[in-house]
Amino acid sequence: MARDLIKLLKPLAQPLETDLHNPCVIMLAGVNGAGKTTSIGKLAKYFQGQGKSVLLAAGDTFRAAAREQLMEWGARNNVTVIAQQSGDAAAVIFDAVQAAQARKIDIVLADTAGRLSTQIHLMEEIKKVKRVIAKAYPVHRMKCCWYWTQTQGRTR
Ligand SMILES: Nc1nc2c(ncn2[C@@H]2O[C@H](COP(=O)(O)OP(=O)(O)OP(=O)(O)O)[C@@H](O)[C@H]2O)c(=O)[nH]1
Ligand SMILES: [Mg+2]
Repeated sequence: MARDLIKLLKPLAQPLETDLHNPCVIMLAGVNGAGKTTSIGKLAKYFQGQGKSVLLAAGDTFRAAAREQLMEWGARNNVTVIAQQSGDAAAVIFDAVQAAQARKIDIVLADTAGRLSTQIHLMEEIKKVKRVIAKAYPVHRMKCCWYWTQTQGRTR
């Protein structure tokens, strides 16, 4: 089965061009508990290993302690985390993109709260984040935003 899946998915694999955009913004979005925040920690380390500078955006303004969880990943990787008291994910991520532009950071990894694709109001929030980022960031440079969902996640 694993071999079949690899055969199926391999032709779809595309390298992520992070050099074309400064910063390259990668937003992780998906169902609750899918591993978004953990992946941000791993990706931060991965990109740092490639000599890239990284900044984290605490866009999960919903779940208790989500910000602190991301802060911990930031501390482990010695990476700045942009966070706010406000509950507006778009505002936090907008701030992070602006900070990254000012500091000439290569990659922004933006965390978001877990959501199901059937939760229309939460899906609208993701659209808003993209719209707001486009203000700080020309639309044609948003190719690097990465919308990530997993289907095997569960709501906790
Ligand atoms: N075994 C294993 N556990 C993982 C992996 N990634 C994440 N986890 C665990 O899965 C749980 C949820 O991970 P998070 O990174 O917090 O998931 P999330 O999508 O950010 O969750 P929410 O923010 O609550 O939606 C944690 O207990 C992680 O340690 C993985 O690759 N392997
Ligand atoms: Mg999370």
